[in-house]
Amino acid sequence: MIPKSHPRYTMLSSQELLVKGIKKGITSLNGLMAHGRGEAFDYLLGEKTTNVAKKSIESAAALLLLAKNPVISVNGNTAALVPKELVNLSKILKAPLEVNIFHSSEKREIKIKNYLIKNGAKKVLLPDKKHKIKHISSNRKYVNKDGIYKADVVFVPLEDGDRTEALIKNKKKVITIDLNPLSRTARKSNITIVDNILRTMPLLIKTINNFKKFNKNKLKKIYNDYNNKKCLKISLKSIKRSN
Ligand code: PTJ
Repeated sequence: MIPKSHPRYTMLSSQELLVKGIKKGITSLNGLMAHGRGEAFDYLLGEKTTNVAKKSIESAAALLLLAKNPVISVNGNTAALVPKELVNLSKILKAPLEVNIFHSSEKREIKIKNYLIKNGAKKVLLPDKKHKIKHISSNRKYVNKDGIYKADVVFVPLEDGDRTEALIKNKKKVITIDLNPLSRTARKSNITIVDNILRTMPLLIKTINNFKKFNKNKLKKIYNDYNNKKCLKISLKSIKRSN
C-alpha cells in the first residue's frame, strides 16, 4: 500500500493499478508503454493539475452537459485506472459506457465490460459489428448503434490519433485526457485536458455536478470561449518552464 503522503503517490499507484489490470486481462502489455509516455509528461508538469487543465475540465463539463447523446469510450488503461469514476460519470450524465480498444481482442472487451459492471455499471456497450464509423480502416471502425454511432459528443481519454481524427471527420465532438500536449489526439480533439486521468476524473465529476444548475446559454458561453490550441500552447510552456 502506497501512503498518500508519498511525493510520487499518483505515479506509483497508477503503475500498481495497471499491473493489476494486466493480471486481470483488462489492460494490454502495450498499455504499460503508453502509460510510461504519460508519466514522463506528468513528471515535467510537476504532477499537478495546472490552471489551464482546470479550464479544459470546465469546458469539457459544459460540452458534456450540452450534449444530446454523450458517450464515454473505455479502453484497457482507463478501465484499470479509474473504473469507479467512469461509472459515476456515466450515471451523472446518463451517458452510456462503450468499450472500444486499440489492441483488438474480443476476450479483453468482455473482461473490461465485466469489470465495469463489477464496479457498479448497469449496462456497458460493445461494438456491434453492424455499425461502423467512416474514415478508419482498422477494427476500431465498429461501434455500437446506441453508443458512439449516434453520439454527438464522445469522451475518449488516452486515445490514439487515428481514431480521434476519424471521430472528428464523422462530425462528432471529441473530448480527451492526454498528458502529451503534442500528440495527434491532443491536437485534433475539440477539448484536450492535459492532466493525469487519476487527478482529472474526480475534478470533472465535481465540475459537472456544480455546472448542472447553469442554463444552456451559460454552458454554451463556457464552451465557446474555450480555445484548445491556446490551452495546448500554455501546457507546453508549463512543461518548458519546469526545465
Ligand atoms: O486498451 P487498448 O488496446 O485500447 O490500448 C490503450 C492504449 C492507451 C495503450 C492505446 O490507446 C495507446 O497506445 O494509446 P497511445 O497512442 O499511446 O496514446 C495514449 C496517450 O495517453 C499518450 O499520449 C500518453 O501520453 C497518454 N497517457 C498515458 N497515461 C496517461 C495519459 N494521459 C493521462 N493520464 C494518464 N495516466
